[in-house]
Amino acid sequence: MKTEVKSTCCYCGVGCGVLIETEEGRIAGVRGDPEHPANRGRLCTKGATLHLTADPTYRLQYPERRATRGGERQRVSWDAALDEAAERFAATIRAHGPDSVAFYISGQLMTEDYYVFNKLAKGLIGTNNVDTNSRLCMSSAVAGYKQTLGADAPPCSYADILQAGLIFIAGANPAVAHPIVFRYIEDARAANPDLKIIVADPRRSESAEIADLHLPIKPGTDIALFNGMLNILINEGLVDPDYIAAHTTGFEALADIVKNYPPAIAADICGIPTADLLQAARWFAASGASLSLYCQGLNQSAHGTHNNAALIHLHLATGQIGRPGAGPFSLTGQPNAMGGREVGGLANLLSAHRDLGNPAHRAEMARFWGVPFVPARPGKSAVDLFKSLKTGEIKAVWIACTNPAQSLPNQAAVREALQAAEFVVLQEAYGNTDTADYADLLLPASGWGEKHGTVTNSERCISRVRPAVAAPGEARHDWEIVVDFARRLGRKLDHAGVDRLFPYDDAEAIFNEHRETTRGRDLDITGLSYALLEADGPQQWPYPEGASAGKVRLYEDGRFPTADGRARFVAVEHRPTADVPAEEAPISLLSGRMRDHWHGMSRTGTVPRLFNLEDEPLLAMHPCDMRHRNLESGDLVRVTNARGAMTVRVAERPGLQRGRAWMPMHWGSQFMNSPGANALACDAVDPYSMQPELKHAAVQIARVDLPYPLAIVRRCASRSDALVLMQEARSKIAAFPYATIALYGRSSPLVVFRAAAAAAVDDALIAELDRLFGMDTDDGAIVYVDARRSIAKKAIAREGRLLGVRLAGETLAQGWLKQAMAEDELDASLIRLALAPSAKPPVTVAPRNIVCKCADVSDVQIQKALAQGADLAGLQEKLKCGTFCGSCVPDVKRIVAQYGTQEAAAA
Ligand SMILES: Nc1nc2c(c(=O)[nH]1)N[C@H]1C(S)=C(S)[C@@H](COP(=O)(O)OP(=O)(O)OC[C@H]3O[C@@H](n4cnc5c(=O)[nH]c(N)nc54)[C@H](O)[C@@H]3O)O[C@H]1N2
Ligand SMILES: Nc1nc2c(c(=O)[nH]1)N[C@H]1C(S)=C(S)[C@@H](COP(=O)(O)OP(=O)(O)OC[C@H]3O[C@@H](n4cnc5c(=O)[nH]c(N)nc54)[C@H](O)[C@@H]3O)O[C@H]1N2
Ligand code: SF4
Ligand SMILES: [Mo]
Repeated sequence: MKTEVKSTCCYCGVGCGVLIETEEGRIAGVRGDPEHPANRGRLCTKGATLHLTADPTYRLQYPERRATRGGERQRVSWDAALDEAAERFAATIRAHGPDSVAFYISGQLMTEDYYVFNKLAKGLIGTNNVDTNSRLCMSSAVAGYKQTLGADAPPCSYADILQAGLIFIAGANPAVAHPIVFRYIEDARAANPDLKIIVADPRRSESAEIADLHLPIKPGTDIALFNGMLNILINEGLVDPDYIAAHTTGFEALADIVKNYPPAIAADICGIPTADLLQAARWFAASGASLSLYCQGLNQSAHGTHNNAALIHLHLATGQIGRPGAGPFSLTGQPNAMGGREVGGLANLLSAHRDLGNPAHRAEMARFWGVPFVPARPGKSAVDLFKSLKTGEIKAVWIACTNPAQSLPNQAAVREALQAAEFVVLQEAYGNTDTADYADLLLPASGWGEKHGTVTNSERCISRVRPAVAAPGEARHDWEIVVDFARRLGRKLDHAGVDRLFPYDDAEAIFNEHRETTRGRDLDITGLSYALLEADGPQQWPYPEGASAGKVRLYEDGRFPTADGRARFVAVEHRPTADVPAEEAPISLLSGRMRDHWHGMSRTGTVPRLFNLEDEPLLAMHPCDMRHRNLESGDLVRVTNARGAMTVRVAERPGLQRGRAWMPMHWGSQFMNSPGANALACDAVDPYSMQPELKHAAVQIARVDLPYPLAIVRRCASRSDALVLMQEARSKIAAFPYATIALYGRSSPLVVFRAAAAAAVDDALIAELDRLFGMDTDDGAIVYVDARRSIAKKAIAREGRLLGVRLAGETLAQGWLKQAMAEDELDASLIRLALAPSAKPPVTVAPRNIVCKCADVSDVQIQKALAQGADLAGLQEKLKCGTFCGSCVPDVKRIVAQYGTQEAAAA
């Protein structure tokens, strides 16, 4: 029997609602929830493929422990696992004090999970060492809002996008990172021909493609850009003196500073034409309603807080805040980055937007929890926390729902720290992340489609998350694991009241307690309950008791949550990036997201289709920088700096300026033989937010000579088979100085292994690889060997289908072969061409365009379906094209219309 459960997408901070379809207790499908206010039925590629991630192959299903670091993992019972964890934590705390342990958690946990982790650390153990991956993500946005507006609250809503006259996208790429928000931007563009869109990004990003003005500023020069704009606004009389006088403080001091940023100077710092800077400032002032959307391009910087503040200043100076279509709207990255902030999830925060540094706030929370005190000493923030593991100041760490052995900068140092730690607990949904290699104890957590709780999205909207199926094996909910551990730890520490401190039987009880902490605070949600969210759907905060709706927009009355009710201008100055490119490291390496992958790919990396955009990590470079290094697209390079190195393939990208390179953050040691971008990224932090400068690293890039390439493409009978094969093939990544592994394809999944070596790959290793990929057979084999040129190729075909190809020494045909195998359309007579040294496909392999990216449907498939008599509705029913985000519907209609015309002409 089919049923549908309302829940949310577990990826980005847009926070889309989904309907999870189950069949006989298994997740069978997913579609956008037409009633969810964030997406109204739309989903992007990642959301639309969520059901495909519901595969147990890589899931961590049972508690496991390692007797020694690096040793084999052995299954243990929950009791044994949690008793050991409690004993080790208790012993460490007894011997070295509460600050010798730490928790490193995640903006992907539910609010309820997050709340109990905080209560465990700050309330039970008495340490503020609880920090999260939000430190890498939103902490500069938090600090920026607090310094200027007085509270950590994005004042806007998605509805503002449609009401804006100018959309200023600064350091964000919503086309890939917040796709449903981008659909709203496209809707706004279609509805309002006067709308202006400005994108400030060192790269010509996917989002910049629809901009009226792209400002390709030098990395890290946003403050100069915003101060330069403010200089123009002041000099041209475009500020709003009444608003400034009535609702702000600090304007004069800032105005004095921005005198030093006249247009020509500011434009020069940013490396953009002065005319473009003038244009940006004038549009900002004249639009009627200016809305800024920003994210990691501003946050991930050693001056990220001031990047945020400098942008918010533009809104305060022009009164562009607190009214429809206007305001500084920080896009949150993770699905529950907001919820984490609400429960005080960072090492410097306390529940309900309280500050740890504030004695009154600490006393309030101690009273509320019924504990003697909340410790005053600030906790360690992420980068520092890991440094302290290395020095031994922190000895035991509990990591949940995050993968620091990939996502933290300066991986060599992070991995050393994990290695040095005395005790590492990892609470994970998947068993195969880079961090899992360092865990002494692995605790299986329930994942998407299995969890319950609440999350808050970018527009302060709280949604219920509901389970559709049970978690696999013995996996438990995150909050359950924490509560069970807390009770055991409390007993070991002779804490008499621990059962009273952690009395919860379900997530709702935790929500209700958290709700009470918000009473009277800026994010007051005392009017909300699970029942209300159930009956009325998602709601925005604040939603105090007695209210009948949440607040769409904050600060409409011009009053801000500061002591004097006024917003503050902050004295901000341009500063260079932490890592300035210089002779020995002349290129600025930028990193960020691709549309179809999520961070370390523990989930998206199990779906073949999500590799169809790129199945290998590519370093994008400017053509001049490439020529200068004698490089062509497809060559391998060694990227180095003082922190680390990686070997990666380059690709020419016109959207980059000289001196800049770009690399997706998604590839780590599970998919290539280096930790990826964070081998090189910089761990310098912002002084206020402690957020590291993940976005910019100065690097040297040089050609690397690995003249012996290898490529294996293997078709698998099912996705599970492909996942198993991929896992086994991972063991061979380390055998090569360059190696990557990926899935690929549509109906029949492929595993793609690519490598390159300095010397010819020896026969023994080739034989081992053949065995691993099931190609050590003569049945249906075609072999080509040219020993003199170290070329050894083999293809296996059965019943006219190509099952696998191994190309060593020369791999020119790999690209089209992979494509043809994925489409399953290599004509039997052409199989022998599989071993031909040709980068060009035989003519029968038709080129195709993917029309619907969400459902991965090509023009050829659409034409085939039309030929079989389908109409638009039929296409949508059969192929699902155009039914997720909707952006391709015009293209699908065009193909249908063209087909109709052709038919008519033929008749
Ligand atoms: N597909 C996908 N979507 C995601 C995620 C994912 O993993 N995959 N992750 C989610 C998370 S947690 C987050 S935090 C968000 C991140 O969302 P975004 O911040 O929008 O995405 P990024 O690609 O990290 O970076 C955005 C842009 O910042 C630019 N940039 C780099 N340096 C600078 C600079 O100095 N100034 C300016 N103005 N721009 C600069 C980059 O070129 C890049 O285009 O995405 C969320 N959405
Ligand atoms: N170079 C560079 N580095 C970056 C960035 C960048 O732009 N450039 N961006 C940074 C940003 S903004 C972020 S947010 C971080 C993200 O970095 P991470 O947090 O390390 O990224 P994820 O891969 O999302 O890790 C989440 C982990 O939780 C697991 N998981 C999923 N669901 C559950 C669950 O319900 N319970 C539990 N216990 N586990 C679960 C997943 O399998 C996954 O391994 O990366 C940061 N690092
Ligand atoms: S935009 Fe895409 S990834 Fe983000 S919540 Fe919506 S469906 Fe999920
Ligand atoms: Mo993030």
